[in-house]
Amino acid sequence: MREPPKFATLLLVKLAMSPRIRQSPYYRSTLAAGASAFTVYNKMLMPITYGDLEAEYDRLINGVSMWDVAAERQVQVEGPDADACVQYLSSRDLSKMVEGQGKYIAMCDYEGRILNDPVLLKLSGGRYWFSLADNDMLLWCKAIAHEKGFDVRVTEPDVSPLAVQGPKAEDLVAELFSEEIRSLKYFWFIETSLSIAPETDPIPLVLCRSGWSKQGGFELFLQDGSRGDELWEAVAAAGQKYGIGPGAPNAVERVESGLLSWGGDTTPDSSPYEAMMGKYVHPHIEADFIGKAALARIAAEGPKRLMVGLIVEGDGAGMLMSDRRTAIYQDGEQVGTLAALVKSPRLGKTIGLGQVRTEVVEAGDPVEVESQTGWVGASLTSLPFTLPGGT
Ligand code: THG
Repeated sequence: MREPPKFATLLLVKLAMSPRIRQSPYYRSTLAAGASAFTVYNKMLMPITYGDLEAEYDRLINGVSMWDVAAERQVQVEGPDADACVQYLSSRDLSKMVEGQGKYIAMCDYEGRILNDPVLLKLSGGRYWFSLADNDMLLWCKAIAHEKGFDVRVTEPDVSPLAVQGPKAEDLVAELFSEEIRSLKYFWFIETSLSIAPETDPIPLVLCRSGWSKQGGFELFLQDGSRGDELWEAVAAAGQKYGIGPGAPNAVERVESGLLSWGGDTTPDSSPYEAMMGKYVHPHIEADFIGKAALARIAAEGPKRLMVGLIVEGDGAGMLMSDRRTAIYQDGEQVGTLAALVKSPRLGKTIGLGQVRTEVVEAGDPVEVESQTGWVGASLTSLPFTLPGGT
C-alpha cells in the first residue's frame, strides 16, 4: 500500500512590506478597487484577486476586465548591436522581425533550459523590450551583453503594462484611442499616448494587442510610472458602459486556454519543447544564440517529458500543494507532476496542467493524482483543452 503523502496546508500569509518588494504604479488604484490578495512577481506586488473569482472570470469571458501586470517588467536593449544581442539571447528566429512587431519567444540557458518566455517587442530606433515572466533576466542580459562585447545598453525602463482583456476590450480600446487599433495584428503595437483632459499632458504608452488570456484584448505599456493611477482611472471610467471591472491574470481561463505559466508549469530543468514552446524554438538558423547546440540535440532526441492536460475526477479538493508539485502516478509508479488545477466552468470539469514522461502521454490514458484523502483518478488529454464553442 502506498501511504497518502503528508501535505503542507494551502494558506495565505501576510506579507510585510519592504523596499525590496516593489509597488506597481497602479498599486493604490488596485487597493482602492478592492484587491484582496497579491503575489510577488519580479520583486513587485501583483494583485491576484479582488475577492470574487466568479465575477472576475465572468467579466473576462463575457465582458471586459482590466488588470495590473506592471510586474511583467521590461528589459530594454538598445544600441548598434541590439539586433545581434537580442537574437543571441533568444531561441526564436528573429531575422524577419520589424519595428512595431512583437513575438512570443523563449530565452534559454546554455543547456537549453527555459529561463523565461517573454513577449519581445521591437520598438522604433531599433530598441527592444523583453516583457518578462518572473525571473531575474536583467542580470542575465546585462552580463551576457557585456561579456560578449555587444555595443548595447541594457536597462530596466520605466514601463508598466496594464491589461484590458475580454470580448468587449476592443470596443473599449477603440473608443479610448482610435478605430485604427482594430486592425492591429496579434502582438503588434503602436507607440502612442492617451489624452485624458485638454489641460493635461497625454500619458505616453505603447498599445499592443496582447495579454495573458485567449479572450482577446490589449496591453497598455505605461511609460511614466508617476501616472499609473491616472491611466487606471481613465480606463475604468471609459470602461464603465461596457461593465468593466478589475481582475488579474486569470488562473482558470489560462488553464482552460492552455497558456504557459513559466515557473508554475515549468521546473528549472524544463526545455522549451517540454513547455509547449517547440514551435517557437529554431536551433537550425544561421545566427548563434545561447543554448542552440543543446536545443538541436534535445530536438533530435525528443523531449523526455511533455505538458499535458488532466481531467480529474471530483472537485479537486485537497490536491494542490502550496509548497511543491503534486505527484501523478500510473501503475504504481510516479510518471509526472501536476502544476495547476482548476474547476472549469466552460467544461464543467476539474482540469489541470502537468508534466508527464513522454512514453505515458496518450490522450485518455488513466493516471492517479495524489490528494490529502488518497489517490484520485484522472485522464490525460492533449492541449489546449477543447472548449464548447471553440473559444
Ligand atoms: N504580456 C506581457 N508580458 C508578459 C506576459 C504577457 N510577460 C510574462 C508572461 N506574460 C509571458 N508569458 C506569456 C505566455 C503566453 C503568452 C504571452 C506571454 C501568449 N501566448 C499565446 C498562446 O500561447 O496561445 C499566443 C502565442 C503566439 O501566438 O505566439 O499570449 O501576457 N506584456
